[in-house]
Amino acid sequence: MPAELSPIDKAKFVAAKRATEFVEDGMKLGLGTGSTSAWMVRCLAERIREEGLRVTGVPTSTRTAELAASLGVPISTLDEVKWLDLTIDGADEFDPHLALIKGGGAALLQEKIVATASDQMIVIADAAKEVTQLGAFPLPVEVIPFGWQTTKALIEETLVSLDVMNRDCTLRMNGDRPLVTDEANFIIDLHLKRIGNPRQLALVLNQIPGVVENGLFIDICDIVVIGHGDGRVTVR
Ligand code: ABF
Repeated sequence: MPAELSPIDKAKFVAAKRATEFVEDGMKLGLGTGSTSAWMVRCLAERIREEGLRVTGVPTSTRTAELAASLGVPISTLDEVKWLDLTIDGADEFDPHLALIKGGGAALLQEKIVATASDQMIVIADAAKEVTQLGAFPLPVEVIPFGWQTTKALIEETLVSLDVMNRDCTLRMNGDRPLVTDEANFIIDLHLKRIGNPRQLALVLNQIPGVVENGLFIDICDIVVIGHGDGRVTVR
C-alpha cells in the first residue's frame, strides 16, 4: 500500500486491490472510471508486471484508456472484444439491493454499456458510498445536445407527474455550460434527494425523447467491495 494515504484514499485503494484479486489470467475486463477505478488500474498493472498476468482491458472513458496505456495494461475496444468476463468500476452510491447511482464522472453511458456486456460486475467503493436509499447524490442523465433544454423540461414534467420531484428538488446543468461527455452529449444532474423507486425511474427516464441514458444501474452490480479508512475490506 502506498505510504501516506488519507483515510478516504486508503479505503479506495484497499477496495481496488481486493477487487483485482478476482481477476484471472486471460480475462477480458471492463475498466471503470473515477479515482477508485484508477487505483484498480494501478493494482492491475502491478499484477501484470509482477505475475505476468495476461488480460485485455476495455476502458469506460478516455481518461481510463490513457491511464491504462501509460501503465502498460493492454487495452482494446468493446467492438473488438465483443463480450467481457468481468467489469470493475466505481460508484457514487450503492443501496442494500446493489442498485447504484453512477456517472459523477460523466462516463455513465460507456460504463453502463461495458458493465452490461460483462458476465459479472464488481463495484469498488469507499464505505461512504453506502446508502439505505439512493438519491442524495445527484442523478446524472445524459441527453443529446439537440433541443436539450426542451428535454430538460420534459424530464422535469415527468418527475413531477411521478411525484419524484417535490419543491426542494432541482434539475441543474453544471453551471451554465453543460458538461460534455466522451460521446459529445450533455449531462443534466437531477438533485432529487431520495429516489423511492429507482427501477421505475430508470425506465421512465429513458423513454423521454432526447435522453440517451441515466446513471441508475439496476440489476447490473453482482458484488460490491467496500473499503474502509482503517484499511479493512468488506465483500458483499
Ligand atoms: C465512476 O466513478 C462514476 O460512475 C462514478 O460516479 C465515479 C465514482 O468516482 P470515485 O471512485 O472517484 O468516487 O465509475
